[in-house]
Amino acid sequence: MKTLLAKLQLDSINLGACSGPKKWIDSGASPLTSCNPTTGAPIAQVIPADGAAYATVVASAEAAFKQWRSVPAPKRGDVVRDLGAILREFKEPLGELVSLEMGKIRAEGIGEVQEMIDICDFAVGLSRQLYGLTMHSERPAHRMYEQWHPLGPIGIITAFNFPVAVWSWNAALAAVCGDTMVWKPSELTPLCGVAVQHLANQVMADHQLTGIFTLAAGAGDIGQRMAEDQRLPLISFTGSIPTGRRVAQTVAGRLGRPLLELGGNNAIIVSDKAELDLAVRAIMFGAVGTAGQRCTSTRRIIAHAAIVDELTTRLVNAYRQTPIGDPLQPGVLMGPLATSRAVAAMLRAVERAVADGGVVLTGGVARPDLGPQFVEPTIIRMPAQTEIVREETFAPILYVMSYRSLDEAIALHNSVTQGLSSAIFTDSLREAEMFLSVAGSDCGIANVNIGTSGAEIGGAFGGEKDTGGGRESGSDAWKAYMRRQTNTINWSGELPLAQGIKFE
Ligand code: UN1
Repeated sequence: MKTLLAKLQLDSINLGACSGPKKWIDSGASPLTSCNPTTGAPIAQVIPADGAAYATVVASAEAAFKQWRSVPAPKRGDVVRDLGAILREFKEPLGELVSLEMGKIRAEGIGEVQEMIDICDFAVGLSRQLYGLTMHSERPAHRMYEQWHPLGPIGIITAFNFPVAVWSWNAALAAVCGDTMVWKPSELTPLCGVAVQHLANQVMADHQLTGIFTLAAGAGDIGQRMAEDQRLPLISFTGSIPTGRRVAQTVAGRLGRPLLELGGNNAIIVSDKAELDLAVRAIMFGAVGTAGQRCTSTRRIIAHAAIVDELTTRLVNAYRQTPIGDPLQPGVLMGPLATSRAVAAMLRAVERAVADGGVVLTGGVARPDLGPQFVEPTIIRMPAQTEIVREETFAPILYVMSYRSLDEAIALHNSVTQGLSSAIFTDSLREAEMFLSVAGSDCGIANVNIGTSGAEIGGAFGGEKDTGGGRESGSDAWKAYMRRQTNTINWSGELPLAQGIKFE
């Protein structure tokens, strides 16, 4: 472990506030202890930002913005290219740190760093494609167009479950867009934040830059400061629905821009016309992968009555063979949950489901023999979509329900408050198109014959309803990080008014 930490410039005690290369700030605040979810033992400590450190960090991001916004976007892209290069170099140790501190298996930790690399590549190309439209003016000899300007220093608040990738979706885009940024990583994964800041510092130093990527590790108090901070025009928040609601209200209260990526309660409809082999594999990855701690994790199966028994039998067999254990060990497919609170929340959910008439087909228990935060992946057959099924429990519980008509399946699918990711498994074109139609899935992501999790960075990522409506990552999500300006230029020598108004 020591060697891994050393490769990433991590010590037993680390500073958690940083305003640029060689500008780490010792706030003197009491340290956060990052614990290994596999054993419960401490890994290392991080001294969080306090009010004064936060003020220094934001002031630095604010000052840097004044310079950075005037650097041509393709030149900003050069910096992000180097960020991608250093992430390639440190892919293995950073992926292993993600696995160590967060508890996802090594392959997923490394996959997460791959997402960072991919979004950097995407952003480099984007740096030459921050296109605005031109319009035809209704007035003669007038030109009308729109352009996109950088927004300012922005705030990025990320969750424990994707401790580095979600930062990069925001950071790589924001950087090419000309924004600077302040990052508050989850207090459960501050070491990942510090490690990434070291890499970003190297890139900034190589370009004689400072204050583009900054760090303010801490707990809710730092998040609250960011949400209230008038100097941060955009707050990108990833986390729970209740916290997201509070952040959104605070940011909206000062007429700032919230970009929310909150919880999901993602379902897969499995039709009687589905290829069950594919469905079983996708459900396993979606529900058991990351121990059910992705916001895109599969939590509900809505299976046709004709195949529900066969599907659940196959799933139960696969679940029982899932290797659970140390996520850094080869062959393990499921690691621990993030906290012992999460274990308790999972067991409470199982109890409630059973009280609602649910039958636990496999799992449903903690595995203290493996470590304090281990559980068994769980399948519960539900007679109906009761209240507990409509809640998001951040754990590997899969609720299985059955349907007879596709309309009924879609109605069940959509009658939850969350709207992130969704999928249907079917070989019927009509069923697939119905699911993707306006009367189908109401989620931000809707897939056919692939699962709910593991989205590529090229698409816009986010969801509707209580998921918060934000879009990050690919497609035109970059627009959230810029301000749009409409420009009309009169080169006529006259002053015609729009709408034909005469004012003389
Ligand atoms: C999250 O859980 O916050 O689609 C993000 C996926 C990943 C991202 C998940 N690319 O599962």
